[in-house]
Amino acid sequence: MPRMALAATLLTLLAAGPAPPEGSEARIEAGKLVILHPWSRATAAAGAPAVGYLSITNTGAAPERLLGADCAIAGMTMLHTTTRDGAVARMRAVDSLPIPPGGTLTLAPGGSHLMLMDTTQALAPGGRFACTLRFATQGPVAVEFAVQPAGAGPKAPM
Ligand SMILES: [Cu+2]
Repeated sequence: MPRMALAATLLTLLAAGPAPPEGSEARIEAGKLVILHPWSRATAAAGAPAVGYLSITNTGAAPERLLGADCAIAGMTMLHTTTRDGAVARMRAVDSLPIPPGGTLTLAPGGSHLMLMDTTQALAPGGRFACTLRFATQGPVAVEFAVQPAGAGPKAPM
């Protein structure tokens, strides 16, 4: 593919955002928030870190913030962002992520994500697990993550 065409394709993909895998079509509405497609990836064993991905759109006129999540299957759930240092991707814990009025926060492989530590069970494809998202204004919102195969979604480790 010519270099220009490849660049245009990449820009199109970035603009559209990564598509969630099949089988994670949930839609949750809570106040002014619309939460789509909570999904995760299978893990090999209890104790292995697990991920949580979803998108959150703020349809309101006031800013919102995602403060984190509590998941029964994890000893601790963190908010991570991924930054690139050349070819090296580094994860960093953050206290919260903003969702501006009319904006969408997307947690996806290669970007921001929920990181579940000290998991109590292996996650099998086709399974589900519950978490409570915590928002600065909306408060707690219960969601259920659909577990996809380990390599599902965009090609990024986490
Ligand atoms: Cu992480």
